[in-house]
Amino acid sequence: MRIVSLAGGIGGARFLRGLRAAAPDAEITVIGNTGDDITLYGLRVCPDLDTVMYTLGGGIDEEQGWGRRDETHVVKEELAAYGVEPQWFGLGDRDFATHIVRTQMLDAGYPLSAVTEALCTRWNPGVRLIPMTDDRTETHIVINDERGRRAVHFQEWWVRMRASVPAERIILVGADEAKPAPGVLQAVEDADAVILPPSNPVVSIGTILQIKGIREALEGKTVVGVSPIVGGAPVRGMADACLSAIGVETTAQAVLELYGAALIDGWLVAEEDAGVSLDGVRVVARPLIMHDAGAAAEIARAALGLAGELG
Ligand code: GDP
Ligand code: FO1
Ligand code: CA
Ligand code: CA
Repeated sequence: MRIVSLAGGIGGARFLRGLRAAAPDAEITVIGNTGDDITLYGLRVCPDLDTVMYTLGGGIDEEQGWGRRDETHVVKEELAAYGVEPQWFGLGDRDFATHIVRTQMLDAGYPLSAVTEALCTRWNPGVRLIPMTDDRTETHIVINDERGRRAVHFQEWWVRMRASVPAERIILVGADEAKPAPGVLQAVEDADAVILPPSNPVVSIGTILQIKGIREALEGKTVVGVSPIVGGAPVRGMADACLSAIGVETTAQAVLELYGAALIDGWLVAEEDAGVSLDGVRVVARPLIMHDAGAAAEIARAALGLAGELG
């Protein structure tokens, strides 16, 4: 069986660990979000790709959900001692090595998809991880604070401001010219089922869907989504700040409507959201909290079961 999944960071990665356990014989291709990517100290950092790679490869800091386990921060302290900015983003020493290798390969002319494949030979994530695009795209947030109306990088808004300044607009810079990375559209075409994990519907899944051709390719397939919103709130993080920026309520119903019936065939919601409905979509209620790997596998099994019924 061939499965395609889109993924952001933590929510995507934890679900994928469950999907891999639920379908051990399946060929799973993951299309990763690169809108979060940022260049810091000359190094290219791809937080969502790394979160998927480390989580599935057993190197993640489980508690934090991003970055490396057993991490130290000597380089960060030394940079701070030089007064080098930014100091609001914390790269750990082990993680630095990943960004050094990535940047070296990119500078040598390899596309991000080839670099990601090379990094994954170390981590053996058990899935094929492809960035949504090899072209540089970065999410920016238009805010209006005491310094006036301006766009800041997504990471500055998310990490430094903790999404506390309202977003007026969310823009994927570079989206107009970006093409899907090699293998992305072919994987979708070959897929028996497409699963949307409970990733952020705006800055993770919504970002991937903005790359030309990806949404159209998915619309021809059996697509099952898992709601990241449970009982009117994100399970983790600040997805509500992203949804309000685009005028969408923080409910499982509103996220389903945002994706739309042209894209979604099956929608898994939590039991407290059992009333959700949309014409042309089969909605199923299940426990949706990924307390542990077993719970994530159970959700993945339900998603695959629903895809099987609908396909
Ligand atoms: P990020 O890139 O690290 O923000 O991660 P993702 O975009 O992949 O996922 C973030 C989303 O995951 C948030 O909106 C959360 O609501 C959702 N999420 C996190 N844990 C869970 C969970 O256990 N169950 C569900 N249903 N959603 C979750
Ligand atoms: N999130 C934070 O809240 N603070 C950090 O200092 C931070 C550093 C960081 C370094 C590498 C990496 O892969 C992820 C990192 N994250 C950090 C998480 C990340 O910025 C965001 O949670 C995601 O990009 C949002 O999806
Ligand atoms: Ca992300
Ligand atoms: Ca469909």
